[in-house]
Amino acid sequence: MPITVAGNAHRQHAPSEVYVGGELVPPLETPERVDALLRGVRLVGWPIHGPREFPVAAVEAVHDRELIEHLRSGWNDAQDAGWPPQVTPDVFPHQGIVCDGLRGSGEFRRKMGELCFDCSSPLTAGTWIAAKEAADVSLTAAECLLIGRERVAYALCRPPGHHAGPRVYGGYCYLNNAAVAAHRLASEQRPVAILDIDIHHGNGTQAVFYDDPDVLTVSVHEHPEFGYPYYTGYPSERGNGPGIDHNLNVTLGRGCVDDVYGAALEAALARIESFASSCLVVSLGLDGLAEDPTSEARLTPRAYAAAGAALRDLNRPTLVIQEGGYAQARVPEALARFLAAIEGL
Ligand code: Q9C
Ligand code: ZN
Repeated sequence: MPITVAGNAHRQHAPSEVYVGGELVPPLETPERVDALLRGVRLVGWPIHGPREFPVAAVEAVHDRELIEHLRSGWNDAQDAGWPPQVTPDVFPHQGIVCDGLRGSGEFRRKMGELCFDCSSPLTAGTWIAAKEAADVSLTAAECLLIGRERVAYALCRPPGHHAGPRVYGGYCYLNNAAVAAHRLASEQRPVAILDIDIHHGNGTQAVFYDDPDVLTVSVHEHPEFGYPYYTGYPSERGNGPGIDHNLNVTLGRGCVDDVYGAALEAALARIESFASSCLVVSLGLDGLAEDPTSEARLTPRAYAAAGAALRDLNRPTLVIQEGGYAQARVPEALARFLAAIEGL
C-alpha cells in the first residue's frame, strides 16, 4: 500500500490576513487545509508517517543561499527593524525603476523586494519552520521511493512550493518542495519527469530546471492571460540551452470542465511518455475544482480521479507532492479519488 508523509510544524505558519488586490483579507492557505487533506487520506486508508529532518544542503541544491538565509532569519531582522509581525515587501525592483542593474547586497529592505514576488506570502514567526518541514516531508517521501519499497508516495506538504524559484518566493510558496525532491531523485536515478497539475503555472519548478535536460518539467494550468501568476506559463516557454524542449506548458481556457481538462492532461502525459524517466514527481493542486476561489476552472472530483487513473497507467514510481487547493469542503473527496485511482483501485 502507498504511504503518506505529513507533519505538524506547518501550523506555525498561519498568517491572519494577506493582500488580494490591495485589500487585506483572510488567508486561503491555512493550517485547516491539512485537516481537509488528511480527511481525504483517511478515506483511502493510506498509512501516515511523520517527516525525517534533512540537512539544509538538500534545499541548497535548488535555492540560492541568500533566499534560504532570508527565509530563516528575515522575520527576526524585520522585527529588529521595526516592521509589523507579518512581513510583506512594499517596494519591488520593478523593471521600470531599476537602472544599471540590481545593486547592493545584504540590506534587509532591498532583499524584501528582490526575493519576494507578490503580496500574498507574508513572513511570520513560524514561516521558516513550516517551510523547512514541508521540504522535509517531500524528501522523506522521496526516500521511500528510492528505497524501492513503494511505487507511490504522497507528500502532504504545507506550505506549498511550486511558485518558489531559485531566488524568489511568492504565491503562498517559500521553498519548492517538488523541486527539492526531484533534484534528490535525479541525483540517484536520472532522468526525472515532473508533472504539475496545480491549476496555476508552476513557475518556480520551471525556473529551477529550465536549463536542465535531465529533468523534464510539464505544467497544465490556466492561461496566463487570466490565470495566476499572470507573467509566466506561456506555451512559448520551452526551456533554455541544453534544456530546450524539456519544458512544456499546456494551457487551459476560461471555465475549463472535466472533459477539456482530460484532453489537456493527455497532451501533457504524451510528452512524459516520450521521455523515459526513472520516476515521476506530480505537483498535485486541487485548485481547479469549481468551488475553488483561486481559479475559473469548473472541475469536479471526477477530473482528479481521471488524472490518478492516467498516472496509474503510466506505471512509473511516482512521488505526489501537495500544492494548492482551497475549497475545503470539496478537497477530501477530490484527493481521495485521485489517490484511490493512482493506487489502481
Ligand atoms: N482571486 C498556489 O495554489 N492569488 N498558489 C489568488 C484569488 C494567489 C496560488 C487570487 C493564488 C496563489 C500554490
Ligand atoms: Zn495553485
